[in-house]
Amino acid sequence: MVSTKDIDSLHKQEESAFDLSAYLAEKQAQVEAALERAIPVTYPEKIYDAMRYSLLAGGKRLRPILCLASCELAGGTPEMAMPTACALEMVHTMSLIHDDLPAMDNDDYRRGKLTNHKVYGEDIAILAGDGLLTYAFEFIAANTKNVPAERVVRAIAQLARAFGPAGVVGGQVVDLEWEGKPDVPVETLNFIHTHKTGALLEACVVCGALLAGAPALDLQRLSSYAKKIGLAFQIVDDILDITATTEKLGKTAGKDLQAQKATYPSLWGLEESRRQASLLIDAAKAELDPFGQKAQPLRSLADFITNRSH
Ligand code: GRG
Repeated sequence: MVSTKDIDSLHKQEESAFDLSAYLAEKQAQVEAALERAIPVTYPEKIYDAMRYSLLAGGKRLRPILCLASCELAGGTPEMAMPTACALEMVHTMSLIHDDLPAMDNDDYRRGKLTNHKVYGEDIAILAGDGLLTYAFEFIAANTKNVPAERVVRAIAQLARAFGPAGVVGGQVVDLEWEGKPDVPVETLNFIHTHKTGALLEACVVCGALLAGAPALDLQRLSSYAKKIGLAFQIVDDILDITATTEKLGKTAGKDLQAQKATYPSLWGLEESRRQASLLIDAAKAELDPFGQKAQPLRSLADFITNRSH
């Protein structure tokens, strides 16, 4: 009989054999090329330029890569998921543009460059966000090939729900409500981040598997994996806001403290926050056990979330 210890040691061997840097470099290059092609510039050029400015400004491309990895895990091809992967990056970029606006977080730098409104003005930045948001859904519907229409509709619905009032928008509203009040209860902080950050990461993983035709039980396991990495991602984000430099982050460091924002380190301290993130990553990876070796990219991506420097 195979024991849990045997499985753990097998996973350790698989993890050390998997080259995450090479995997990330390959997927990032594929995503960059697809994004570059996704939005051609036409009249009125100003809006397409503004959309492309933020979309092509770099970034880790974690969301599209999670979508591609999950599709592959479920037996799909990169082509089946690439339009959705690009759309996920478009809506993520949209949320960054709007988050940086003076009415929200009011930031001057993002991805190491001036924020969209600093370059194009607030009016165009709002419209560039709106353009990316709507174009993302058009892009999935018009470009997804060799996937049954019913799966495409389910992926679109999943993404729309994750990004709307039941997800990212809802999380952002509660975040704004608690601005300047550092005594946020941990339940509220969890609500904010499972919605504002976690919901989109969950949609990435679920949409990828959905497009490949994964059965309901696999979708449930992947959703549970994604919820855990989503929260860990935010805890690490809060830690980096304190420990990393503006240059490394590509956005203004120390903003949470400056805005008197409640964060996981402000509630638990840095060490306990690191421990909680690591526990969540272990629990996320445990959800992948039934998938065996083919889940290695998702396992390594979970580790990447805690080990990242920006
Ligand atoms: C959703 C319709 C709609 C509007 C937007 C502004 C807003 C409402 C929501 C804010 C969402 C937000 C910015 C959440 C923070 C998520 C987060 C931690 C982003 C940083 O992600 P990284 O580190 O960034 O993956 P890169 O640049 O690498 O992609």
